[in-house]
Amino acid sequence: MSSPLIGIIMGSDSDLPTMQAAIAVCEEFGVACEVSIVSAHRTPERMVDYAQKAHLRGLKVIVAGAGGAAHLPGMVAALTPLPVIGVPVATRHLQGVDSLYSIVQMPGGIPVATVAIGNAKNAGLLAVQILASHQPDLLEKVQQYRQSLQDMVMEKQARLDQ
Ligand code: RP5
Repeated sequence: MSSPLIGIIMGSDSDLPTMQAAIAVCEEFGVACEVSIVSAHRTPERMVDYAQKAHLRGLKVIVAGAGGAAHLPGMVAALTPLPVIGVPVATRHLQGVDSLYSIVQMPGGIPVATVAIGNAKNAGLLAVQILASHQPDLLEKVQQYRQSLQDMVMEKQARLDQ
């Protein structure tokens, strides 16, 4: 496998079931990714090191998932020049609204592209599309994927029409 272009990080291994969808997208599009547990609160120095070195190691996009007091995506975005896509992970008590608010309300200057609660699939797709903007082969795969979505809808319509 070639060196990873997408870094998928999460605050805890308990986020992995949610983040698995982003990993699956990378695999589906044949984009090399690396997966790491990096906690803003439990391993703050590891987080700083990861974020500061990510672009030097060849990563192009970071997908960061966290739940609750979800500071990981925003803190990583503050420390890297790479685009960061945040995934609010659903929580037991507040169902992920806490995660969403923690990730989406970034101050001007330090953006985190935030997807819907639990929607790591879209985070993976967005990361792939960022790479595809300057990789024609990957762009073609994205277009094929979009066509497959249209085909799926039209098949459902055809079944309804029978
Ligand atoms: C956050 O706290 C993690 O992103 C996770 O969503 C949440 C709970 O972590 P665990 O207590 O399950 O390890 O930092």
